[in-house]
Amino acid sequence: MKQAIFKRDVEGVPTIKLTVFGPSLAGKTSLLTIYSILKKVENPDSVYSELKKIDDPSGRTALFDQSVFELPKGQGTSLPLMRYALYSVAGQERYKETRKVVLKGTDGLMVMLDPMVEQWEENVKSLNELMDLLGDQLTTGKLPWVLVINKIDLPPEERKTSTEFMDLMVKVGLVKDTGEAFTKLLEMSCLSARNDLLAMPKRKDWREQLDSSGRLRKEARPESVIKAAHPIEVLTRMVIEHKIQMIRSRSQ
Ligand SMILES: Nc1nc2c(ncn2[C@@H]2O[C@H](COP(=O)(O)OP(=O)(O)OP(=O)(O)O)[C@@H](O)[C@H]2O)c(=O)[nH]1
Ligand SMILES: [Mg+2]
Repeated sequence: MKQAIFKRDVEGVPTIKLTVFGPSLAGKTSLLTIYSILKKVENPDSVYSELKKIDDPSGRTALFDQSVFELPKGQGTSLPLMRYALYSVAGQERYKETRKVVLKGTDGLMVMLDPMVEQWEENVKSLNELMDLLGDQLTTGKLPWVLVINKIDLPPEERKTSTEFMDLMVKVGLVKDTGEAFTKLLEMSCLSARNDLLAMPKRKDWREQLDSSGRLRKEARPESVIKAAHPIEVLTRMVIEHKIQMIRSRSQ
């Protein structure tokens, strides 16, 4: 029997799985946290399952973080309702085995790297591990992915440049050349997004940012928040388009 292209959850709703992969301290949990807050203030109905964090006493992820959201009906698909489950892996080296489990069945991958100069080797190790685990699927287009550099709020002298990251992507074999690397690379700052989002209710024009139901209007997103949500939104679209393409090619 052919495997279903869209997996369904226990309620029979088509659900895609997106996983954030990357070294410890890159900001994976921070991204899921900020995105969950954003969804809650913009549209609480779209939060199907609240963020669950399984972390160790230091606050670092010990197994994974997970949250499930709903896509408005008809968005990007003719399916009546869809869900997307967002996971982040535990980045510390000692959790390598758990990462393999968390990555199982993922439909889209966000690689999140840390531009802090002292974290460079951690990025290299993480990308090499990823190539061992999923290199074939990533380089052949079977698994949609994007690469995100977080913490662009840091001063330039404290962080590696996007050019250095593009060269690294080529070096580990994730992409053929820097041209391809450029199309995959996104930059943002979870910290700026968090600060800007939390500052919003203190603004004089706060009331104007809300719709008649008291929800934050999507157009009111600060620039930093647009940038932080962008990789998740892009990846969701990429995965849905990829699956629709698979359905089309099967029916031909
Ligand atoms: N300057 C700066 N710091 C950030 C940013 N995002 C996250 N951090 C900080 O980086 C640290 C690690 O963030 P986490 O989100 O816990 O990192 P993680 O990738 O989930 O780490 P693991 O769970 O160990 O894999 C925290 O101290 C965050 O406050 C950012 O955009 N800028
Ligand atoms: Mg974490």
